[in-house]
Amino acid sequence: MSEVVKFGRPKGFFETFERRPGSIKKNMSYCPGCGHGVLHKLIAEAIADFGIQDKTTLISPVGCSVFAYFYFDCFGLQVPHGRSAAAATGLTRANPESIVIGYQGDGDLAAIGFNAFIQAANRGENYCVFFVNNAIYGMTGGQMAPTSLLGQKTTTSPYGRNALTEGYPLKVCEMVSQLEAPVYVERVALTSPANILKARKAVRKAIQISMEKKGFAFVEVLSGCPVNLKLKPADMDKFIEENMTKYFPLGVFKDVADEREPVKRAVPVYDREKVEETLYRAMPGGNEAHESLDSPLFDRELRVKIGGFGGQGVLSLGLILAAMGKYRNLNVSWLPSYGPEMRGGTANCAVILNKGAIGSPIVDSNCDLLVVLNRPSLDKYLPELGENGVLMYDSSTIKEAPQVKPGQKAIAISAGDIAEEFGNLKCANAVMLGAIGAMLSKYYLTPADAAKFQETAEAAIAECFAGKDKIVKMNAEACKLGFTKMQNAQP
Ligand SMILES: Cc1ncc(C[n+]2csc(CCOP(=O)(O)OP(=O)(O)O)c2C)c(N)n1
Ligand code: SF4
Ligand SMILES: [Mg+2]
Repeated sequence: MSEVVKFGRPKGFFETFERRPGSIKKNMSYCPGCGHGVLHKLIAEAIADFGIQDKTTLISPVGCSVFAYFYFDCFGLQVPHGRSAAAATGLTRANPESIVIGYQGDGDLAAIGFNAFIQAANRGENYCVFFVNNAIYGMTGGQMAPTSLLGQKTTTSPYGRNALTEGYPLKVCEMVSQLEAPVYVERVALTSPANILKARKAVRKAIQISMEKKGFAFVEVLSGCPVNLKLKPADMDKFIEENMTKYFPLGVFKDVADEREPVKRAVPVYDREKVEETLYRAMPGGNEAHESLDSPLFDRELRVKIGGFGGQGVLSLGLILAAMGKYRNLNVSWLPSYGPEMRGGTANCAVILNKGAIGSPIVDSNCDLLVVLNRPSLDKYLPELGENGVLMYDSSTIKEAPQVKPGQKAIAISAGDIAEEFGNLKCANAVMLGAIGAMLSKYYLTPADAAKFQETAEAAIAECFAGKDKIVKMNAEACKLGFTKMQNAQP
């Protein structure tokens, strides 16, 4: 192992960092005094020196190092918060030849991702983890991390961390080293040059263990976040050495690398038959009882988007359509959009129906059927309607007839008014469902499929509102009403 220290830029980095704001594309975007850049350099240098760039995947976490893949010139994977260990497990199991590096902050690893992490360590997964303990949630502005020190003031512990209310700082090295499987566990600090050299050695050792496929290697790195600890960069090292290392002592906690043989796991085999058997289980009453739709419309993927206000039943309308597809032996997906939309804004869901496999559940273009219950959804989603797509809109809220392109259809149904007359405005979505049925029956369905619409809709409504008999009955009736109204309205 080379111990020659090189200055300058390691080859493990890209020449320029494209995402870096401003004209200087060669600097990282970390704050002055931040430890992330130093650790990045140690890892990049090791990857280049070991000549493993073309088989290494570095997993970027969520945290200040979220864009690590803009720096490292190797394969990169950016995972959701705390999911590093799950992704690393999949990667190394599916491709044992790959060298996988997990890079996680203390929020990412020791809070939201702790279970995934400790289980991966306990299974001895074949990868190494660099754990940046800066005692804070850096990226989000200084909230308390599981590793914040007792008495440490953060935005969420303004009086200082108190063991009685927030518990003790989590000693991750101490915990991991108690497990059987891990091969190597060390804690280092990025403070003095001597400590950085020790960190460099630890980084190299962990990567070496991964190259030799000996199992799980873990390096905790005490690192500075002067911005959120409100310290000058020059005082940061002092804080780490005087405060952090007292609670998080440096050193090797476990090293059995010399005793361990390479770990060999069977590579999982994709067994199509087994997957299909699990995915396409027989439906109640047997699949034959729900024979497939034979209308030509379903010879290709049918992409539906539904939009409206939260509370208008947008999501349940989508769910019912998806369940209807399922009852007619189609593959289906339903993708709701949660978040602020649920509190009065625009809610939407995407439904895909396909006799074949569905690639992605997202509908953001080439939409075949767009159903909108309010004006903002019309404005937002109309550009997603495909060439010969159909727009169905609630004319009780959208007064002005929308302009669609040649080849597209715009069909109005005053679902809200009809539902109100029926006695319950909440049934506007079921009225719309019936109207969709009438529209499909007129233009797209074979007589046999059209005849089955109401029966299938009722089964799907019953599934969606299981156990709520009154609601099931009311929605089934509203659906019938919507069907008749649309049928009568169509020339
Ligand atoms: C599922 C989810 N929950 C919460 C967040 C908000 N979030 C972004 S980064 C972060 C904490 C990161 O802290 P840490 O892992 O310590 O990294 P640092 O920035 O300190 O390097 C949180 C809570 C998120 N992005 N995703
Ligand atoms: S906020 Fe803290 S962890 Fe994030 S880049 Fe700045 S110094 Fe580093
Ligand atoms: Mg942190």
